[in-house]
Amino acid sequence: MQTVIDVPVRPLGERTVPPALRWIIVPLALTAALWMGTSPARAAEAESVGLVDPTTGLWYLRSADGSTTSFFYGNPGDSPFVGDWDCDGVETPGLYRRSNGSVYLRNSNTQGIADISFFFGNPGDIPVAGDFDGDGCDTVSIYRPSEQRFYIINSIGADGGGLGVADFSFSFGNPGDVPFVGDFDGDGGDTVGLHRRSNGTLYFNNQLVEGAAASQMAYGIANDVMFMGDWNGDEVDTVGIFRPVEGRFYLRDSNTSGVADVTFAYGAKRMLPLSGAFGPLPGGGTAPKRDYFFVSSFTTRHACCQNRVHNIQLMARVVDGTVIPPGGTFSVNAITGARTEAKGYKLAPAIIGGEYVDVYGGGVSQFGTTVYNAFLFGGYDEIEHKPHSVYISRYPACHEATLGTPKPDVIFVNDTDSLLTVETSYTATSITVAIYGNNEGRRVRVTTNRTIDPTVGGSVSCTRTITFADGSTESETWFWTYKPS
Ligand SMILES: [Ca+2]
Ligand SMILES: [Ca+2]
Ligand SMILES: [Ca+2]
Ligand SMILES: [Ca+2]
Repeated sequence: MQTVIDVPVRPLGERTVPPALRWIIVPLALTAALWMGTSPARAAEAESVGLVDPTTGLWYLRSADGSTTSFFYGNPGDSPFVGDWDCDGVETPGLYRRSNGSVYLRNSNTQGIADISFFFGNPGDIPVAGDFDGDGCDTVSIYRPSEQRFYIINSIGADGGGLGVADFSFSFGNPGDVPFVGDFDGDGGDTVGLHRRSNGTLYFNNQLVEGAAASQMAYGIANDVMFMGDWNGDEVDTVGIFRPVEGRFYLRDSNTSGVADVTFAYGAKRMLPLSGAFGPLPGGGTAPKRDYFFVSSFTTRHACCQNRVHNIQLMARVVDGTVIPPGGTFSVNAITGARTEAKGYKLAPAIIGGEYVDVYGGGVSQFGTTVYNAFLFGGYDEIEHKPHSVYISRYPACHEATLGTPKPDVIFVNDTDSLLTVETSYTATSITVAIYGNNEGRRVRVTTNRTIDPTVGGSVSCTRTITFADGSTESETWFWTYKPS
């Protein structure tokens, strides 16, 4: 039965190269391998998975037998990948550092400096590593999202030099597609595929030429990270999923829809998955901590359908997914900057000098109060917040926060040993901020001394008491005086 296959190639306008001629740009080595049916000998070791924590540069590799090793390689923010750079059948780390445009390759799965480095591509390019000519050696090629074009390079750049010119290039995909590499038909040569997150579809291309996808499949759920590997050692690469919200891998042995053949918990949110035949791992290091747990959340309510709600939700989307490393500082103003018309904020009332005035981004203090309380109840160390000048009944008295630029701000420190992430959600009439991380078992109680007549104003105080896992406690009290409204 023939399935109709979508063409994921963006229409390119007028085509100047007839389809038949496009085959000519396939390099001779690859065409020879395809025509002769040769499949260069390659270790048929089943591949396993690894994870990189991009905020620390810590790598975790897990061999197929379950043994693990971890080591630091690279800096926070580097883009990790793996490949067999020296053709010995063992895949080892590579990374791309956007800040200086360099690729760094290492030939062993241990901590140490790069064996080879070279300049790479243009800013915004995505490295894709694979054996594109089937010679048993992996090289680093480019996917350029701005052009939706792959640039295939079958040699490693000279150490300290440049990447070298591409052997050939071709268009594939739409804006926003995420590339992956694998040998999807088991012919010994790697080709490329794309994950289109907007419709949850994977597109596979078995030839390194422009054209329709050879096959496609819908797979996974929103926010799944897709990658490819040979999980069963049959030399065909198939789909793997890392599901960040669960810290769990789902591996499937065929590129067809269906349930995972293997699944296991490994890793934590925000880590990046990768696959490879890592060989015998030296052991040592730590396993990735599943250190992302629900810590706290706070919800406030509002009337629907006003400009201020648009502003609150826009700010929530900007802040959503913020990652604060251990010791790092969360600041609303540092994340969002000024709320301007150019950024999409609308005119809505804000209290300025005791008067309600329409400003761009008016109403976002509701988000300020919500995120402030999420951190407050998470037990994190507060640096800065300022309540409203007048009491607003939809917020808690005392433990609420207004926003303005450059001040007031809502600032907390992540005074734990684990990353935290700030996740937002909303309905037409409510805004919620949740924090995921590991607050080391802190329990939080907030009490308010409240004798407020909203129209008259008055003084309030509130006390947060944190009980730590060892039973010790810490209290902090804030005082505030509301003006008559
Ligand atoms: Ca190697
Ligand atoms: Ca190669
Ligand atoms: Ca192939
Ligand atoms: Ca396989």
